[in-house]
Amino acid sequence: MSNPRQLVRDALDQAITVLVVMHVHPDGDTTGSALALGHVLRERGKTVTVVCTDPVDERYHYLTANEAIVTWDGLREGSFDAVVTVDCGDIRRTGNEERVKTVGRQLINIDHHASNPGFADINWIDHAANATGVLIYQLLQEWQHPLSDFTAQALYTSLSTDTGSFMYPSTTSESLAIASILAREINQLGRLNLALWAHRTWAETALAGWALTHVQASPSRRVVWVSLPYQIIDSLGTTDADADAIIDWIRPIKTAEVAVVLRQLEPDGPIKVSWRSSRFDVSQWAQQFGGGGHVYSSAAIVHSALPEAEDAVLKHIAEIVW
Ligand SMILES: [Mn+2]
Repeated sequence: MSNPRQLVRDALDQAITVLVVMHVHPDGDTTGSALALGHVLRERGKTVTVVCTDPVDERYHYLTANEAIVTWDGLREGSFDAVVTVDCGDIRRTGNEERVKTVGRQLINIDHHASNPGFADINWIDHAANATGVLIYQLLQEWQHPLSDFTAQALYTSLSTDTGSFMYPSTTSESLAIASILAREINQLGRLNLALWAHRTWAETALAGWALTHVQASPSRRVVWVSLPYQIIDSLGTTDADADAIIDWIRPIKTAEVAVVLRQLEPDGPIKVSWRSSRFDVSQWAQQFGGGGHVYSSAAIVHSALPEAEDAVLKHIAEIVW
């Protein structure tokens, strides 16, 4: 009986044309995983296309500068032997649920989200992995495929971003060991770390200033949260990536066992709720609001006004910790 990693290896060995699918609002993990996998498959003689619904943040320009990432327009039905989703916790995260099922002959799902339901023909889901990039690294080992500078940078990007620069409580010794192996192949590790972690925009800084003066806490300060109205986000000119970073400004508060950011995505529009915790399984909490994610890091989209969303989310938390 083959394990999922071997099934993925065999399926990709047999494919000639491969589509690699990133998730919407791409982060460092989906970007690094997709571009590393795409690069390696090309080195192995495959014809590879990488697709993403949304543009990749310019902070990852060192990966995207020479790699084409296409949008779904123009991808025809049945044109790929294999379609591989990377870091997509559910099929909606691909941004094109219909097309992802029909664009190829076989669907492969490589992911590390605890809430992934296994939506593909072959599902390789390992929630013990700190990043999907860890699984791509294991796939390279399965093939005994050599690491290039580019592949190492892409996988290091996955690992570094999904572990908060190897600082999140879920960070494992395996991640650090893999990072060390990747670092050996990277010519300019210092520059890569700067690109990853000294990229704070002026807009994020301004939004963080607003957030830090509006952060609230439960009486014990074990729960901290901030709600970001669309009007504030818009007036400061922040991007999605800027706003997503706000949780990392309140999560490290010493007393905080739970940190929550509620962000209004559009004027009078839905609310993105992000949970982080150092001790509670917040993927379960997010699932109660129709979302999902990891044990210590999850999110959901809530369709209500900001004060109502805040009420519902805090009420739910207060039953457990306050
Ligand atoms: Mn990830």
